[in-house]
Amino acid sequence: MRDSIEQKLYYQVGKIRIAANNRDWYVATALAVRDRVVDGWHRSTDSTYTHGAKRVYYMSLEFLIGRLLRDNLANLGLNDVVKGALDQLGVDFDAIRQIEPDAALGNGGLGRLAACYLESMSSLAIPAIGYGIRYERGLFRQIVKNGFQQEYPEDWLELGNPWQFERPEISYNIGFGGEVAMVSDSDSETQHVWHPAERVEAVAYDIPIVGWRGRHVNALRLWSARAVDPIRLDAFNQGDHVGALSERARAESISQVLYPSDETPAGQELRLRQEYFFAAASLQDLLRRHLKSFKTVETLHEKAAIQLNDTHPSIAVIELMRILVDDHNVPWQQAWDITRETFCYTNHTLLPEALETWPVPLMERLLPRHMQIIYLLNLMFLDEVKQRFPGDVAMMTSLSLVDETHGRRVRMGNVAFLGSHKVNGVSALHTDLMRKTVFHDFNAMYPDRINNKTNGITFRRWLYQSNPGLTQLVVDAVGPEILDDETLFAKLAPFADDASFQEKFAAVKQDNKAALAKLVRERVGVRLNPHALFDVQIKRIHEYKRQLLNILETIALYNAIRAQPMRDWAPRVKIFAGKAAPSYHRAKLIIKLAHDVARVINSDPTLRDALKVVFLPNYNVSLAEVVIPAADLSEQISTAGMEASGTGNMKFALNGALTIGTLDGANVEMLERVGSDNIFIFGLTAEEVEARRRQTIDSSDFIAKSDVLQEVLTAVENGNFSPDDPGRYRGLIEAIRYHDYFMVAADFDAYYRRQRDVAATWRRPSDWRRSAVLNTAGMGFFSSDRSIREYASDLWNVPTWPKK
Ligand code: 26W
Repeated sequence: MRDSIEQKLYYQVGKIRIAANNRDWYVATALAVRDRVVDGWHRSTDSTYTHGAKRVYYMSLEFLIGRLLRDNLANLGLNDVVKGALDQLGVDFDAIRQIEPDAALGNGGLGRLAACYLESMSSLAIPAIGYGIRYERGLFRQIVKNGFQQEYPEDWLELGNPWQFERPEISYNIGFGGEVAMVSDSDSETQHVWHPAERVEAVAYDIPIVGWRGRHVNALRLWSARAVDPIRLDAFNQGDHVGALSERARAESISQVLYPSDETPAGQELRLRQEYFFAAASLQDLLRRHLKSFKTVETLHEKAAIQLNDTHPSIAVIELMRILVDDHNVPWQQAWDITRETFCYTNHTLLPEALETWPVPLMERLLPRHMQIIYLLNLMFLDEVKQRFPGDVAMMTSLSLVDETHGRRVRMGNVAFLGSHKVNGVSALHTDLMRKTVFHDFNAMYPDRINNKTNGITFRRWLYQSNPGLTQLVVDAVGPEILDDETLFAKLAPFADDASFQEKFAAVKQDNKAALAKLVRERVGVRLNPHALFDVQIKRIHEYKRQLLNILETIALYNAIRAQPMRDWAPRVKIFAGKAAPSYHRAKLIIKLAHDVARVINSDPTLRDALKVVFLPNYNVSLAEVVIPAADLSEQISTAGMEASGTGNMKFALNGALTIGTLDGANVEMLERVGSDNIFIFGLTAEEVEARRRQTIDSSDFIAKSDVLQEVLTAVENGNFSPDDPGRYRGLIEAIRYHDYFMVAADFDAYYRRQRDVAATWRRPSDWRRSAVLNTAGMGFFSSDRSIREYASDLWNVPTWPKK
């Protein structure tokens, strides 16, 4: 390994040792490791071809991968080898590990789920390819200036990307716009031929994804947009240097940036161009592969399963119909059967504002043939509906692929549902709500189509790599088999009452907290008491996730401490991190409030160590890997019914944090697995939220009954935390009083009380530690290996490791 790294440095990076800096060592190390990955990759591909195996295609506009060096090393079992080699070369492994930029090609939960699933598909030896876009710029860099979020472009490719393989020879032509011609062939059947007005090239870049123990390697194939003619020489030679390049700029803008808006569709033409570009390239690619092995498109559904990660790639359903019918002359009904049997769709949110729709005129202009196919599908489908539910106009209106009520728009959720043989939600509660709400009528029409696949996380990254101390402890306790079989986590439960195990468990947590305290000091200059309760909420900033509820409770606690400064308070640190969508003003205001409150609290000498508040800027996967192992308390406090699943909740609990949370998303299933004594549940249920919203969302009555909340709201409203701009939060507080859609006031008292239970339990270290151990012990179910096994057997019909 040492020789390989040196060779890579010398020949590939083009440097000698004396001239090499950490970046050079990082690239040399990554290239040496990549060679080992490649060996396994070729073996996997070869075996898939030889066996004519069925493949899974995971289509996602987002893959939130983070760093790959440690992941690859751990899965190949090369950690110690590489550390030893670098030691001999006088290079600090941890320093070069940190050079690697995060691949942040995603916004949040949905993108991170795709990354965990890719890793699990490799670990379970499923032949799979992840398809996505190679954004030049991933999620923006967040800088907080004076409490205000500012967005800066991110540049993850600045140093090159040693993990990727550029495949200039794998490129496809993608069309946009133009016209559809009708031609009659010899059998006087009408053929449709689309003549696009504009063409763009999609070029492949592969990143190999190694599974656990290196047993299988799959590719993440990302598409980059190139102009067909990169420069118009005639224009250039006539002196129009900018105009000569304009076509190139237009074409390449498709893969320039990730849309930074989570939960609210951008609704812009460029976004639709991105979606079609990537769906069309991926389909051409997988059809080429299929035809090479199996010669006919008619067996596609037997040899390929395509999973749609939300509706973002769902134009692929229509594109496949177009290819089958127009290019391969497959009869309409057979084409539709193949299409439906090939696709599955995962829904990740019920928020009405996040359901994608495209204006019909835009579709007609950009994808004219696709719009025709949508109309035809809709016609035939509504005919079926009419027969099943005669006279039910409401049913027709809600099932139609085209929404006629808000200007004419194509509903991508309906397209995805209709074009898939299975549709899944991401937690039991979410799936249940899908059946009752957004897809109620679809469920009546196709009762067996909706199913649940509760989310999971890869334990390799989120425990073994990010928390080596705890990993060693669980291996010592139940044996190394636990690393290969997540069901063995249950065997930790008996250790929960073992005093010496509790001690060791707590010692690991303490070390992780010291590491986080160091990071906090370096990044934001706040000195933390490492023995305080670390109370953490890290995730995208959104009203439904209710960071505001947490901040208000922080203020209430602050008031209580100031009222009785001499009482023996359990010291607490509130840690926040997360990005707000650039145009989401209220979310940005919540970030500002967190900072205003932190400033006041952290500088109040009467508090001493009892309370500190920090907001860590630029939350990303790598930061999560440090924060999560150090958390004592995990905040999962969304308005019930609104968080589809959550996956951070699972990561925290796996690392021995206790959860304070609502009965929302996967919290419900976590409660079932850890038991109600080991999780702090509070607040309205999804049903109660629904009922209350039907009544009123005016919370003035509620507030009048709560002295604590009253005092907090008045303080914020009057500018106690914003003397420079006393009116800053008036609108925010007014919404809570009179338009409390997210139930912040309605849930406040319950939350405040539950937080006092948390403090009381914290005061009994043995009880706390017992619960912490039981949380780790109860998380086996939430391994993404379990999720992927369910997808494989129920939806994709492919075998998983160990294969019999
Ligand atoms: C089109 C704009 C857009 C972009 C992203 C709309 C919606 C999204 C996603 C659906 C947002 C998202 O990340 N959803 C999260 O998915 C996770 C994985 O299933 C769940 O754990 C989270 O609860 C859900 O919010």
